[in-house]
Amino acid sequence: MTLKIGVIGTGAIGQEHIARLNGKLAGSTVTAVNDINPDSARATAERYCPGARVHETGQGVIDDPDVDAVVVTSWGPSHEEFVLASIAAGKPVFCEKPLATTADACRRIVEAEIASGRHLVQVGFMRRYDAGYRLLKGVVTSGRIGEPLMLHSAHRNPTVPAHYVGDMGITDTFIHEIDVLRWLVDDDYVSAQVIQGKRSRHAKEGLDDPYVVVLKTRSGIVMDTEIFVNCQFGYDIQCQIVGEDGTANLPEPISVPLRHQSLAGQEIMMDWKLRFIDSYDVELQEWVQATVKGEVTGPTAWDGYFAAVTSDACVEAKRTGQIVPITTMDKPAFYR
Ligand code: NAI
Ligand code: NAD
Ligand code: ISE
Repeated sequence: MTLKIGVIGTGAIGQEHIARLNGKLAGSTVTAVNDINPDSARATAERYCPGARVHETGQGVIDDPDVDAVVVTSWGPSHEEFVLASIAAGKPVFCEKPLATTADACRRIVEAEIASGRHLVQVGFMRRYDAGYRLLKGVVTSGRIGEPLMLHSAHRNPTVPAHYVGDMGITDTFIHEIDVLRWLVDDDYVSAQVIQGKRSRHAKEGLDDPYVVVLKTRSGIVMDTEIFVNCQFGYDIQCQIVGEDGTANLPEPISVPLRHQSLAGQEIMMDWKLRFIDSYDVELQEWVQATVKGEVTGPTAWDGYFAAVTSDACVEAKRTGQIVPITTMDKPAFYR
């Protein structure tokens, strides 16, 4: 069976995912699209999925009888509306991170999914599908470095677009670490602290950059992450786990070591689209296969909710300079 997919949001990642789902991956086709900017929707359909219907609204995509499942790649603040509408229509929905921009909104999604009685929602936390992170998790679970005690990571973007404002360093960028670090060590967070760095002259007005977020887990692991979204030199993702008996690092992406013009080194990628290109493919291929079977095998609405509670605590910690506790509702049996 070929899964017929409707995509809402035809910006940067929407176009990437449409190209994947309509040609690169097996078992899926894109039959409908929408964007709040109709010119973007029309141009994307023409280029990546000719023949797909271009709807005037996201709701139109969800209601289209020729759409079996929905992919939401619009801006974060619009996610809640489209995910809730997909659940109401009984259609499986893959939503790019963040599931929604506040914990309350994610909670409404969790409650709606439980009330529907069906597992319908998957969140686009694709790092769980990345070969490097999977190898790192394998080392942790093998016990080779003993119990994880501390973790150091960094999320660096060369620059960010004009619409990247406010606390997006947490809600849009650090949200990847919030999900993947907890998955790596199979633990949950209990507190968050944010320490501002000296401000980069490349940071535009109103944006704090860089800073360090410190999360503490239930078992006591301390995790520090540098968020630096105007680092200029590359899209650089680092992660090191310090265990009782050794350390383990996230592998660097493959690149040819060069010796050239009196320098020895390796290229650093500049673009997130390329850094995690394989993980997006694996993530969406597995989502298509599971959706056809009526299953959700990836990050759930609960993971989206947990990430949003943590992200809210980090925003509060950044605002106040205090250590902020992280408390969630009890995990519903539906997600266990
Ligand atoms: P973008 O700004 O390039 O594209 C967003 C698109 O959504 C725009 O075309 C915009 O017109 C459209 N849009 C916004 N509100 C809408 C609405 N109410 N109805 C219909 N269309 C609407 O943004 P980008 O970078 O593609 O990000 C989109 C989402 O994907 C975000 O949630 C972002 O966090 C996520 N993302 C995830 C990445 C990952 O690595 N998993 C990487 C980049 C983005
Ligand atoms: P983008 O700005 O390039 O694209 C967003 C698109 O959504 C725009 O075309 C915009 O017009 C459209 N849009 C906004 N509101 C809409 C609405 N209400 N209805 C329909 N369309 C609407 O942004 P992006 O970089 O593609 O990011 C989109 C989403 O993907 C964000 O949630 C972002 O966090 C996520 N994202 C995830 C990753 C990842 O690595 N998983 C990477 C980039 C972006
Ligand atoms: C973007 O939305 C992503 O998800 C990228 O992976 C991240 O590095 C970037 O900071 C976000 O804006």
